[in-house]
Amino acid sequence: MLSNIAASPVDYAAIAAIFVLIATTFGNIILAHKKSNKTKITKEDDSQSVEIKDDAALEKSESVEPVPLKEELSWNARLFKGMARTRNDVWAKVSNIISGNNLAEEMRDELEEILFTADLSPAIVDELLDELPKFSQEEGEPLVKVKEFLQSKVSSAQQNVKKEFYEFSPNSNGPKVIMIVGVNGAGKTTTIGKLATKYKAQGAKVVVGACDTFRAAAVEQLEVWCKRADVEMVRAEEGADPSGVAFDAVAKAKEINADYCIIDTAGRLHTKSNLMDELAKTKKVMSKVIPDAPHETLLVLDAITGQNALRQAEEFNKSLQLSGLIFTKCDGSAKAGSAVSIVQNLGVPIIYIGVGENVEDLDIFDLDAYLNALLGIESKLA
Ligand SMILES: Nc1nc2c(ncn2[C@@H]2O[C@H](COP(=O)(O)OP(=O)(O)O)[C@@H](O)[C@H]2O)c(=O)[nH]1
Ligand SMILES: [Mg+2]
Repeated sequence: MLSNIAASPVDYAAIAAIFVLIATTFGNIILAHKKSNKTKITKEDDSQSVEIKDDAALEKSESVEPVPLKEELSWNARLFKGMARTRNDVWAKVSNIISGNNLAEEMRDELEEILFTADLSPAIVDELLDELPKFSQEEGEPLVKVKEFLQSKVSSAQQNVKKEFYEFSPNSNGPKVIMIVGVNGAGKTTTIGKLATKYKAQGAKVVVGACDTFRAAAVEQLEVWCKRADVEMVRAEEGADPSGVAFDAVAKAKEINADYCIIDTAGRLHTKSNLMDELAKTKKVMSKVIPDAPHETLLVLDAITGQNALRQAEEFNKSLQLSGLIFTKCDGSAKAGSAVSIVQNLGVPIIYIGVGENVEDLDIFDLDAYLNALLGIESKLA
C-alpha cells in the first residue's frame, strides 16, 4: 500500500512548494506582529502635548538614506521648484483675483478662504485683506506689493541672522556647539546630516552627538550621514541618558579641537517625563564642558504642519530660548507661507530652509528669494 502512494518527482515539487508557502506566511505573520508592537509602543509613550504622531514618517525615516542627486539645479531653481505647491495652491489664485482692476467686496470671502489655507495667522490675513483692494488699484504689480507687505512682517527678525552661520572661518575659540531640537519626524537628523556635510565641505572639523537615544534606528540613520560626510559621531547605547551623550560629544569636540559640534536630540522620550525638561537638562549639561555652549539652539519645523508649527515653536522657545529656526519640507506643502506668521510671532529668524531630502536641498534662508518663490514673482533660475 505504502509503495503505492510513494511520491513522484512532481509530487516532491508540490510538497516543497507547500513548505515554502507555509514558511512565507509564518514569516509575514511574525513581521506584522513586530510591526504592530512597534506602533503600539510609540503610541503608549505619547506623553508630550507638542508631539506629532506620524508613524508613517517614522517608518520612512528609519530607513532613510541620502537620496542620490538626479539633476543639477541651482539653489534658486530648487527653491522655486520646491515651493511650487504652495505657490500654485495659494498665491497664483490670489494673484488671479487681485489683478482684476476692481476688487469687488464679495471677493473678500474667497480671498480669505484661500489665505487661510496658506496658514497665515488670522491677524496677518485680516490686515492683508484690508490692503489688497489698494494693491489692485495702485500702479505696479499687485503681487510685488503683497511681497513688500509680507517682508515688512518679518524683516526685523530676519535681520538678526549672523553671517557666521553660513560661512565657516577657522577660529581659536573652540567648537561652536549647535543644538538641534524639534518634534519627531520634523527633519532634525536629515538636517544635521546636510549641515555636517556642508560644514565639512568648507573644511571644518565636525563632531555630531547622537542624543536621540529613543530608537537605535535614529542613531543608525545619523551614522549613515556622518559616514558619508566623513565626520565623527559620538553615540551611546539605545536608551542611554541623552544628556550624557551630549556631554561626551561636546567634550570630544573640545578634545579634538573641532570647529562644530552638532547635537541631535529626541522628539519623544522613553519615559513619561517631560520632553522640554529633558531637552533643557541636555542644554544645560553642555555648558559644563564649554561655558557658553550651546551657542545656538535651532528648532526644526516641518512646513506641512502649518499653524500647528507656531504652537510647537512657542513651546520650544519658552523652554529653550531658541536662536533660530530651520524650516523643512517646504516642497510638498501648501503651507510654506506659515513661516511668515511664525517668524513674526516669535521674533526668531529662519536660518535654513529645506526643500527636499538631498544634501543640496538645504540652504540659507534668504527672505527675498523665499518670497519670490512663494509668490512666483520672478525666478532667477540661473
Ligand atoms: N520632502 C522633504 N523631506 C524631508 C525634508 N527634510 C527631511 N525630510 C524627510 O522627513 C523624514 C523625517 O526626517 P528625520 O530627519 O528623520 O526627522 P527627525 O525625526 O526630526 O530626526 C525623512 O524621511 C526625511 O528624509 C525636506 O526638506 N523635504
Ligand atoms: Mg531623528
